[in-house]
Amino acid sequence: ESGIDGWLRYAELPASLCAKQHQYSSILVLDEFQTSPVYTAAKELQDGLKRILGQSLELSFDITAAQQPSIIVGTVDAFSKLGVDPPSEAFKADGFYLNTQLTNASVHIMGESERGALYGTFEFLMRLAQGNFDPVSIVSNPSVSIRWVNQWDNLDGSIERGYAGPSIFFRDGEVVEDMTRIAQFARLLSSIRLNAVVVNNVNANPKLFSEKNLRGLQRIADTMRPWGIRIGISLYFDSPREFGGLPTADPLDPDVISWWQDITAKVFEKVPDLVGYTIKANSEGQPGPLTYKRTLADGANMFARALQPYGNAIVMYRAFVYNHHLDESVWTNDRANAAVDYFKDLDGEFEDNVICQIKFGPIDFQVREPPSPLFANLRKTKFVIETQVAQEYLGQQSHYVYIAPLWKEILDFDMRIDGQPSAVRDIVCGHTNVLNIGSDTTWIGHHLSLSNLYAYGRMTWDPLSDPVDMIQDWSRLTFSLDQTVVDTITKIAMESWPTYENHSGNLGIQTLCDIIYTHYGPSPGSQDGNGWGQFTRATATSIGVDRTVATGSGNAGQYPPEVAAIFEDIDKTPDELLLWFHHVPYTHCLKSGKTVIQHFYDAHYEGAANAQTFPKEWSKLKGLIDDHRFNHVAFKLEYQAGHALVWRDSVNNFYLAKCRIPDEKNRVSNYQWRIEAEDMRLSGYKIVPVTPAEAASGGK
Ligand code: BDP
Repeated sequence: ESGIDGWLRYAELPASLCAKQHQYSSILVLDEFQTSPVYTAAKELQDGLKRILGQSLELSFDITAAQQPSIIVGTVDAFSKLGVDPPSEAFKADGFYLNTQLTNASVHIMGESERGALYGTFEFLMRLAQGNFDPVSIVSNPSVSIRWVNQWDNLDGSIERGYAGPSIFFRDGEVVEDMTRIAQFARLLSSIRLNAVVVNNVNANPKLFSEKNLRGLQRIADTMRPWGIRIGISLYFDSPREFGGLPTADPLDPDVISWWQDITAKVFEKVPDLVGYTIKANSEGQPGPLTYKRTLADGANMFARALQPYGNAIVMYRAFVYNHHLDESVWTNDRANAAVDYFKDLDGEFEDNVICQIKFGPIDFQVREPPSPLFANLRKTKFVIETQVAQEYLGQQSHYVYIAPLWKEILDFDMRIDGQPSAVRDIVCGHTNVLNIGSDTTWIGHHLSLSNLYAYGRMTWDPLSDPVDMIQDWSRLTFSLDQTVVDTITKIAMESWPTYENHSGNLGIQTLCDIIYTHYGPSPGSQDGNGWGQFTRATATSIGVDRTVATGSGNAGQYPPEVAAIFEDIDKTPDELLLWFHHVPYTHCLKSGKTVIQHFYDAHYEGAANAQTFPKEWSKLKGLIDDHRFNHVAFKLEYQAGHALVWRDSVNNFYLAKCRIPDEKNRVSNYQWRIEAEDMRLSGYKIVPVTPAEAASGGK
């Protein structure tokens, strides 16, 4: 099995289970248009029932001739023509009603919209695929209407932070010809009720506007639309200069404004339901309104006005605006303050169709962050939360880290705005996620990592979804109904985030990876000494970033008072965020009773030790799942176990060298479980010093 169908592989159920299931006579489709998501739903039903239950059913479009029991799929309006009433529970946009409790053994899949009908169909099929035939009569509604993903695909076919082969959208500067993978991708997204994909990198290229590429975008949109997926695009702020030949890209310049209006007209001619524009500006070297001495709101509003004639299209304006040449010698300089510093005073100045896109934490997808304080500072501006399925800082799909528990912590966090309950999940108006699927048949580079995309979709629809339930469902759909399979994957998944945090950076110090280039392997020394602002402020005696109002950068004060009071106070700050908010001696005593440095040592040993258990756990699945995927994952987990040792020793050695406080258990220099290349008989290799030295035992 290649993995290409992800969780939609519809494995045949054992005959004993199938016997309990009804035989249906037909699928009645309440829509004849082949581009309608209702028609897509019917085709999916036909395919799924064949594969799961071995039932071959005809599609029927004639409401008078449908035989019983049938599966009927359509919108609420179409059902009303059959005399079937809507559910008593209220529908929200794109919601669905699935009823398998009818006396004539038929099934009704009713969507509030065409898209809802498709979602209900996937719900029905995924229940069957898990052998779940329990009768249901449920209405399911989304928590939010914005349920997007952002691909960071470049026109040349590379993917920024992509670890699964080249782009499925672009190659050699143009949109690809073959739309097969794009349709398969749309199917996966739609099955988890996502409704839009921004197809190109936020570090955007204006050549996207070439005639040929606009026609290409049209083909992408036409391919994805039957799956209920709309597309959006990321724009390069300076396009009027670089692509349009204008002398400026000043957002208040009339020529610039009309240039964007013209381009927008061209885009909408090809993609009339474009979902909107995503803008990264004045960020990491990108130009933006500030370049022209205008406000960020001036920039966002220019795009918003260009979009206003086109229905409900929106501007996603990213709050990821910060100075990456931060003067580190100033202890109050803090990248974590940037989003609030830049956006708070603009609240209320944005057009209605501007939505602020905020990364979940104040820095950048680290292994542990508090929620962004900007969530509590925009009162009049709508905003979405940006998370990342791409494991950019979490092992890049060479490690498996199941991220749903991390997202859940952020979504459940109560910001206490005005002293009222304000969980992040309740104050966002939508979700978007940096996704890095590529042309690899695993989609994402690691079969297990695709569970993150599945969980993202489900949490977006229902942010109260339980990470354990989700991984169990995903395991059954992706691998097998066998309980050992489900339990083993669940165990590995639920341990994976704490394991990775333990060996990659604890107590809120962030992921101690190489910060300047790859964001991958351990390089604790690279955090400080550059302008990127992911400082640890580690000295010979103390570590952590003082973000208090009293003595530090003031970041704790960007949170509402009740939350600020916790983060400001070293005794109240939870240990897991201690070094995020406070600068303390290595000998500072944690609530656990350990010193900070001993916690570092122990956690890195525990994390690395736990990573050694993953390949052993996985080995139980040999013969219970297909060999191809078994071997692929086994290889990855074995690698992860080895790399966890490198992490353990690098970070521990770095801090031992820095503070000279020995590990109480005296482990740091004995490199348990490592085999040294320099101790082997070498043929064709020579021994060289390694940079950073702590990344190799003995520096070689
Ligand atoms: C950082 C990535 C960089 C992105 C940037 C962003 O390393 O590649 O361009 O975020 O989100 O995490 O714009």
